Amino acid sequence: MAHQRSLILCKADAVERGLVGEIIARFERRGYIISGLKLLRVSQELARRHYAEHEGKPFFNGLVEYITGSPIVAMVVEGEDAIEGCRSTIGATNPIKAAPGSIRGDYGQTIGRNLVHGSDSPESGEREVQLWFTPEELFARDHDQKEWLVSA
Ligand code: IDP
Ligand code: MG
Repeated sequence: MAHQRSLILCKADAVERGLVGEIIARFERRGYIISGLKLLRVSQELARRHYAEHEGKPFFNGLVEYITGSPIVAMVVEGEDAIEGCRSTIGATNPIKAAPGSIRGDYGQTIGRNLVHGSDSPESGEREVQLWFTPEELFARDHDQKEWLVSA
């Protein structure tokens, strides 16, 4: 097992539908630590950098519009094997195929409005955490898990 960080986004539809608390609760109840959390309006530049791997695909412009259209919640979720664990809590990309019990499987209907983003590899996790958060915005627990420390 490896300690990993995942960048989780509650996308615009999750915020508009009032599902942010429900989504956060699922990561907390699974035992992960939330070490960064903020509500923000996403710039075109950040959206395009975040989703750079999808540039040129037919859904790319719609995806950027979706994520920049209204405020979203960004958070850093960490723990042992957090990348795979968060992806299973989120469910398959297409909500119709997502397992019941996952976030997308319980609350989603269409791939274009699938509520949540979660990093897909440890490397993406680190890249995305650094893209979305400054070191001062992140917190870590000390070795005894007693005190919160600013990561920077
Ligand atoms: P993921 O979010 O499960 O990692 P990706 O393949 O990385 O899925 O796609 C990023 C996001 O792009 C998806 O979460 C979804 O919002 C959007 N997306 C992916 N495929 C389609 C599509 O075929 N139509 C519309 N939107 C799509
Ligand atoms: Mg992805």
